[in-house]
Amino acid sequence: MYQLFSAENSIFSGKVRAYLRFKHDQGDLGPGYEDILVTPELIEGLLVGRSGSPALPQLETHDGVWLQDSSEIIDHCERVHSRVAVVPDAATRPRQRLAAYLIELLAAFTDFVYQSDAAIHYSIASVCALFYPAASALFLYCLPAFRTAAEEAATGTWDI
Ligand SMILES: N[C@@H](CCC(=O)N[C@@H](CS)C(=O)NCC(=O)O)C(=O)O
Repeated sequence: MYQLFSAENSIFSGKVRAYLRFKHDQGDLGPGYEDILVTPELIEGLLVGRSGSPALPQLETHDGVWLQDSSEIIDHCERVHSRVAVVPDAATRPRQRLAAYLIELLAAFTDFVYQSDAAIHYSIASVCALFYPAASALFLYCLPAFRTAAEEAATGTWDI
């Protein structure tokens, strides 16, 4: 069974929790998963020793692989459980795959703004001043890929 080490108020934990729940509901997560809410003792006594980092989420696989980073965790599970894929296939859907990763990147930027430590250490104004121009530029840069993916989805012409 996969063991997810998470916190309720951790947005990146929420990302992985939603992913694991979806894969499990689809019957494509092999041995299933257990969601373990961490304590400071668990972080210091176990997680830091295994991954070298206190950051959440962290995942231990049933065969002993230890992962920290929400994208690493999802990519690993997608490699092992590929029947119901959440990331489009590289060989047949390369542009949709790129769009999916760009949307994930944009979501990570958005998450950053809402991180409480960002709000505490930087004023909201300075975070917004940095975030919105960067996010807008990235969005505009990615727009053609999003548009192509949307058009192909609408017309059913998935061939690349
Ligand atoms: N890139 C990482 C970011 C993880 C992250 O920033 N987690 C936050 C909670 S949402 C955290 O643990 N911050 C405290 C720390 O890094 O010590 C991921 O996607 O997993």
